[in-house]
Amino acid sequence: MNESILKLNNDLSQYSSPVAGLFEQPKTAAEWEKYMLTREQVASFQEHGFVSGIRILTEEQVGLLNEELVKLQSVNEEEKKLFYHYESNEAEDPDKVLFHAIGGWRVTPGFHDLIWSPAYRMAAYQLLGQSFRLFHDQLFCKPPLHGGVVAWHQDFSYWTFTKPMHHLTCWIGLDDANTENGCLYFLPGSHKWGLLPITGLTGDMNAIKNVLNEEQNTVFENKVANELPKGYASFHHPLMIHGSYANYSARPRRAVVLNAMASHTLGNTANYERMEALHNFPPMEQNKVLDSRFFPLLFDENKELAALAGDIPKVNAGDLYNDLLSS
Ligand SMILES: O=C(O)CCC(=O)C(=O)O
Repeated sequence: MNESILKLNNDLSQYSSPVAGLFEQPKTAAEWEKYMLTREQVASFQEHGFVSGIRILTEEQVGLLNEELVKLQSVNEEEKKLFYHYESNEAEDPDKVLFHAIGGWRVTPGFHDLIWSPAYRMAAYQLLGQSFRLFHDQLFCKPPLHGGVVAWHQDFSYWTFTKPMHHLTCWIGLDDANTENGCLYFLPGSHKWGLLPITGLTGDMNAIKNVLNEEQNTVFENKVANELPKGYASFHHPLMIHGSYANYSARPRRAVVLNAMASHTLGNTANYERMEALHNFPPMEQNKVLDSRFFPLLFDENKELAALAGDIPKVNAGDLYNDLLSS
């Protein structure tokens, strides 16, 4: 890592390409192909709404991001302004910090460059089926023996200030995650249930059950624990119902989440009812493509595909995004 870059404390969103050389970028078709999801993985995502077990980071890269995470958990007031959301219990011991933040990519070079990691970009392209941008990143840290939950929810319930729905979430573990330390859970197939109202992210894990019908409530018996080693990722659909239980273990459970959107995504803020939640977000005008420097283009089909030979397995985006929203 370049020391002079590490000292940068200005807004890294001004750099619309990697700054730290953390990830070697593929140049040839063969270099891209090693990151490609198989046809079966893509079909499984289309059917179940998630795909898991995809390696994004080496152990060394995880270590570097965890070092940066400690810095992000103790930023000064000036740096805090770069975040779209910042919530911390401010515990002095880094292992005890309960933390949720949006916008870390603007603050440290490793998290900035993570959004260009080739394994992430290739899989996200296949699962969105087209060129895409960063929507935002998120950090979720649950300290040991912490009772907090992330209640069952759909991501797009919180994102209706953008349109159309053509978004994707990638969850990357910065610790080994399992049922003891609060791993994510999915309800397979729930991405086909249409858009549900917001029922809250904290407090009652099961609040969403009040807006589901009897049959849908039975699917909770089939919930899937997304256990993953650190550095590995899962991807889920914007309507997938997911959540995480408390961390009962003596280990932390840290994760970084990358939220992407199709390159043509528009602002839909005119009649948005929760504008106060967006006060620190970048400007997003009604019906205008979100193409400012805060939403960098991460995969440009026209540019990258020249390096990619042959047929790339991709989702059927029409069925998976537009049609499912109206179901
Ligand atoms: O990491 C967690 O516990 C929650 C993550 C989440 O809700 C998400 O990735 O959308």
